[in-house]
Parts: sequence; C-alpha cells; structure tokens
Amino acid sequence: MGKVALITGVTGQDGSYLSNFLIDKEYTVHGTVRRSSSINTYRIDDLISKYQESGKFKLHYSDLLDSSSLNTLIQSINPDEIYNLAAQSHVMVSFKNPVYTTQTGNMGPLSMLEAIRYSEKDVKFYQASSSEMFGGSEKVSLNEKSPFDPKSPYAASKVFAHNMTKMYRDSYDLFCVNGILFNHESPLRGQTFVTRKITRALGRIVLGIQEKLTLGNLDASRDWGFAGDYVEGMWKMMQYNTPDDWVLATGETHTIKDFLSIAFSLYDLDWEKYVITSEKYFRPNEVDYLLGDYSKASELLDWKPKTSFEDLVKLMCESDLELAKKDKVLLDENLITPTWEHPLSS
Ligand code: NAP
Ligand code: F7E
Repeated sequence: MGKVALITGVTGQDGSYLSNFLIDKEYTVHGTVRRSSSINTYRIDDLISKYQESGKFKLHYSDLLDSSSLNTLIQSINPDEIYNLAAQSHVMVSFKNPVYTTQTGNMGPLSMLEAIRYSEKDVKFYQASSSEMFGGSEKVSLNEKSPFDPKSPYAASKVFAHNMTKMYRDSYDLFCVNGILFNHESPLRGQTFVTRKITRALGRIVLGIQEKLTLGNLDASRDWGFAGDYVEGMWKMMQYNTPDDWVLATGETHTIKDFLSIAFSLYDLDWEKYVITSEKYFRPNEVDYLLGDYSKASELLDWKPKTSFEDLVKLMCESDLELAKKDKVLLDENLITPTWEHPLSS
C-alpha cells in the first residue's frame, strides 16, 4: 500500500510540483484548498483530471485559520506525512496585511502540530521555512546554524512557525522537519514574484504587445533554484532517519539585473530600454543578499539542485512566450483588455 500525504496550499507553485512528485511515488495525495469566489486550481487541473476518479488525488476545503477543519482532516485522512506549504507567501503583501500574514503563518502550523501531538499515529510534519528568516544583511553564505534576523511580517511569522516546529520535535519526540528553502521558481511561479513578473512581461514585449515593465529594487541578490528540484528535497527530508532542519539552495546568487540581462538577451533585447523603476515596488525593509549553503542536504540526503540558473531563466521565458502568444490572440480578437501593469502587482 502506498503512503498517504496531506498537502496544505496544494493550489500553489510548490503544492503542484510536490503533488506530481508524490503521486509518481505511489502516494495518495490529499490537498487543502481555501474557498475563493472563483476556482483557482489551474496549477493542478491536470492532476484532477487524471487522478480524481481513482482517488489518488483528493481536494478538501480548509483554511489555515480553521483549526477545526485541519484537525478533522488529519483525523479522517490519517496521513503518513503532512506538508504545510500554505501561507500568505508574498513579502511585500505581508507589509500591507501584517495581521493576516501572521495569524495564518502562526496558527496554521500550530494547529496541525497540536493535532499531530494527540494523533494515535506517528504523523510526519514538514514546515515550509524560508531563507527570508535570515534577513540577508551581510554577504555571507547561510546554513542551518546561521542566525535569524527577520525583516518583514512574513519572515517573522516564518521564524515563529520554524521555532514551534523545532519545539514540538524536541518536546514531544515528533517527526517534525523544517525545510529552509531559498527562492525557487518555475513557469508556475506566482505572477507577482519578480522572476515571473519579468518573464511574463518579456514574452509580451517580444510580441510587441507590452512596452514597459515597472519594477522596484534591481540590486537585491537572490539564490534562485528550480521548484521541481526542491520538492524532491522536501520529500528526502521526510524519509531521513531523524527529523531535522535543512537548507535547500543552489550556492549561487544573482541580482535582479542579472536575471533581466540573461532573460532579455535570449531575444537579443537590451533590458535597460524596457525596464523602469518605481518607488511603489520598494519595500519598507529590504533583504539585500541571500546565498545558501546546502552542504548538509548534499552530504546526508544526497540532494543537489539539477537545474542551472541560466536553464531556469530560459525555461520560464520559453513558457511565458507561449502564454504571451495566447494573450496576443485574445487581444487581437478584442476578447481581453490589457492590464499588464496591474494595480495588484507588488
Ligand atoms: P504560493 O504559490 O504562494 O502558494 C501558497 C499556497 O498557500 C496557495 O495554495 C494558497 O492558496 C495557500 N494559502 C494562502 N493562504 C492560505 C490560507 N489562509 N489558508 C489555506 N491556504 C492558504 O507559494 P509557494 O511558492 O508554492 O511556496 C510554498 C510554501 O513555501 C509557502 O509557505 C512559502 O511561504 C514557502 N516558501 C516559498 C519559497 C519560494 O521561493 N517559492 C521559498 C521558501 C519558502 P491560493 O492558491 O488560494 O492563494
Ligand atoms: O522578490 C525585488 C524585491 O517577491 C525578490 C517568496 O517566495 O522568496 C520569495 O520572496 C527580490 C526582492 O521574492 C520587484 O525587492 C524588485 O528583493 O520575487 P520576490 P522574495 O521577496 O525574495 C522567499 C524565499 C520566500 O519565502 C517568499 O515566500 O526582487 N524586486 N522589483 C521585486 N519583487 C517583486 N515581487 N516585484 C517587483 O516589482
């Protein structure tokens, strides 16, 4: 019999990649979806169509603030492994909605840890911790022992959940894992994160249907990897013989300018002719520099990133050029209004 996994935040980027990965490993996957006024399952629609009937992939309404639904789900599904991927994951939005970001980021994992503590079964728990917790003020390589210095409500809420996860592991002898993941991207990345904002706009610029792209601080540096590689690392942490904290990263860091340069040069374009900056995308407090040291995961989990930075940029650009072609058809037929510089972009 295959294992049973519960994934919170299954409609997000990582939820989609992890669901695919676990189903390939013969898991039955249950995912939580929060109610919204329009259906937003586009990242997992292929899984729904392939596996819903056989019961290998099941969706349930839940919310991080609804401890009752989380508790009931854990009792009824009886999972072997829980991956807590749900969060208000946008750093800039966390400055605008600090209470919501903190309530969901704190109460969600805590509710699940309590449910696991009283569960008769030994349920393993994965918490999606983040490199944002480090704060990135110094140009150093960061590992599991590096100190935290959160610079946003998002990062502070991740530190709380990280500490709670470790505390439950140490206090109650539970298999609770923190995956401290550095930025990871893909064609399924949310469109308001900087990499996808760039590749989505670039596709339209190449086709002549967008003129300018407005961004914020172009000098920040990030350790960017491919989401598909990172979900394998999450799973490996859960199979290791002891629960622990683990960094997943690439060991390379690049500025937003580097990303722009590689992306635009794929189409022989000079990014400086298209990109403008606006104060509205600058954050109240910036994480300037993130570089991860994944040597512990490499040595003990035999994990390493497989996709290079250049290949990641190319993969995202190619995918978004195809999407831009669809935008162009709809635009030519007057079926959509261009809202490329969207007021909710952040
Ligand atoms: P994402 O694409 O933003 O997905 C977040 C998921 O959480 C979505 O399914 C979202 O639902 C769900 N969600 C948000 N608020 C919720 C609530 N109140 N109740 C229930 N579900 C809720 O994020 P991601 O990039 O896949 O990242 C996965 C996790 O890893 C997140 O916790 C993120 O903070 C963390 N992380 C990400 C990175 C990265 O670089 N991607 C790095 C380190 C850590 P909707 O689809 O309805 O919005
Ligand atoms: O910003 C700068 C911005 O929003 C990256 C989340 O997955 O990774 C992500 O958080 C950098 C920042 O990601 C724009 O100021 C410039 O320095 O793509 P981002 P993030 O803040 O690093 C971590 C690891 C997580 O855990 C989070 O969940 O890019 N930047 N101009 C911009 N960023 C955005 N979003 N939009 C701009 O226009």
